[in-house]
Amino acid sequence: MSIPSSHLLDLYRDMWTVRSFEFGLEREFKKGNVPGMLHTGVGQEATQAAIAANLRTTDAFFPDHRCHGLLVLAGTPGERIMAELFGKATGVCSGKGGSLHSADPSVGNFGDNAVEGSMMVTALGVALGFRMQGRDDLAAVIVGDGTSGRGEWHESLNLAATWKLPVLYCCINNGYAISTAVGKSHATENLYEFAAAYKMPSVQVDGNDVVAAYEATAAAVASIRAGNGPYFVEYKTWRWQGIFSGEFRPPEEVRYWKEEHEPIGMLRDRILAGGVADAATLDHVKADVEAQVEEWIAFALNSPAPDPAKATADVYVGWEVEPR
Ligand SMILES: Cc1ncc(C[n+]2csc(CCOP(=O)(O)OP(=O)(O)O)c2C)c(N)n1
Ligand SMILES: [Mg+2]
Repeated sequence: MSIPSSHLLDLYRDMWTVRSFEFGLEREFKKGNVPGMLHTGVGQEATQAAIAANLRTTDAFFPDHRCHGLLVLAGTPGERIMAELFGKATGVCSGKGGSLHSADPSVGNFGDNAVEGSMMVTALGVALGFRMQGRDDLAAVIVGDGTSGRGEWHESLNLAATWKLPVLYCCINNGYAISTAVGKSHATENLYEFAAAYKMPSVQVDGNDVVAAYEATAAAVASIRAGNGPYFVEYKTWRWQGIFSGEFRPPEEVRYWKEEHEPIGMLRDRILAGGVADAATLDHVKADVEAQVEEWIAFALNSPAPDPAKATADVYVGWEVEPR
């Protein structure tokens, strides 16, 4: 399943959308304009672009805490996601969702959950519903390596495999959970080996090589849509920003992932070497995306704060709770 070279430029734009979104968000966070905590997806752009490019709006997906850019790639207008993260009334969840709870069912985004792994269980019900409706849609769950020690992780894989549910497990193995290395908290650094024990197709792919990530995801999606049950893809990658600020990883490791194995630069080299586009075109794509992100930030900054009287609106479907 190889990717047409014309799609490489789209992926390049998508990856810059993720990075520019996060860089802009981080800048505004440091100015105090973004409430709550912030974990960015910088460094993981290839996995997000590859996953988004293989989903359709009738699928369901459950993003993780670094997927702000993916929410935009999935089809929600960028200014609505940005405003949500700024806690503004114009946000996609009226400013009540923030980074960890932004959902947009119109594009299949069922939202993240602050309790790592809990959405892996919810996804089972969604996937079962799709199958009962005779649809070939799937439920994609995006989870970090840190979730793989949780009970929900194993319960979810076990039931999905037993019932052959259409679930795409996207495991973002960036090497650490907070600051604990994967190998210190699991019997293996290769988490797809756990999934294999649940008798589902499971592969590991270089998550910084967007072409490899795209092709692995496309193969998984095709298998699931054909009715073969769940599929597990482990993307080996690295996040520039941890959960807290400050660097705890060795300098040579930082240099490798930020310079030698940096996902956008890798795709740029590939596009230039293959003659798909020239440097001026690629520079234009980046500048264009950066300008767009600034417009989204301006929209968010200029948007009103939510009305306190509506704090409890939309919390339950069809039932407005009286504010106390
Ligand atoms: C059940 C649960 N335990 C602990 C936490 C606190 N917590 C937030 S992020 C995180 C680490 C997540 O690591 P990983 O899944 O590898 O994601 P990464 O930040 O590396 O992308 C933890 C432990 C949580 N949110 N939920
Ligand atoms: Mg991790």
